[in-house]
Amino acid sequence: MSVEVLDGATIVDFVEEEEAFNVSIRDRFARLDADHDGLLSLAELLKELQSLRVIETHFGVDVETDPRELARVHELLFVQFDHDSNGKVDLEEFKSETKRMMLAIASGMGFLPVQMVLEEGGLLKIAVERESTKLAA
Ligand SMILES: [Ca+2]
Ligand SMILES: [Ca+2]
Repeated sequence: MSVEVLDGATIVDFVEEEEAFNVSIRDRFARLDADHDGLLSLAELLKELQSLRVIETHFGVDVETDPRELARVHELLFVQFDHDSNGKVDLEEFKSETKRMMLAIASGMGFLPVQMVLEEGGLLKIAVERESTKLAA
């Protein structure tokens, strides 16, 4: 975990660089897919959802205090990812929903930089790292 400052534009840049974004998504998916069956179960996706926890609190819903409420939120999010409702999330579903979610986060943040606690290896963290490499170049 680290505290980073990011803004909406950083996330949009990251998502719109199709090739780099796809590589990051594939990489993230492979790491979440603990049993390597090419699909994410709720338990496997949970790691990603937990890394996005800041977003839930960002929108004013403090779900951290009640584990049952948190579990319900995770189930609802999983259903959102699982477009064909087969109980598993494949790479395409993961990619399109992550993209949608990140763009929603970006528009929620606007242009004011926001301080967030980011998980190492998480997609938001990768977005910040890419942005700072670009600035350094
Ligand atoms: Ca799996
Ligand atoms: Ca599915």
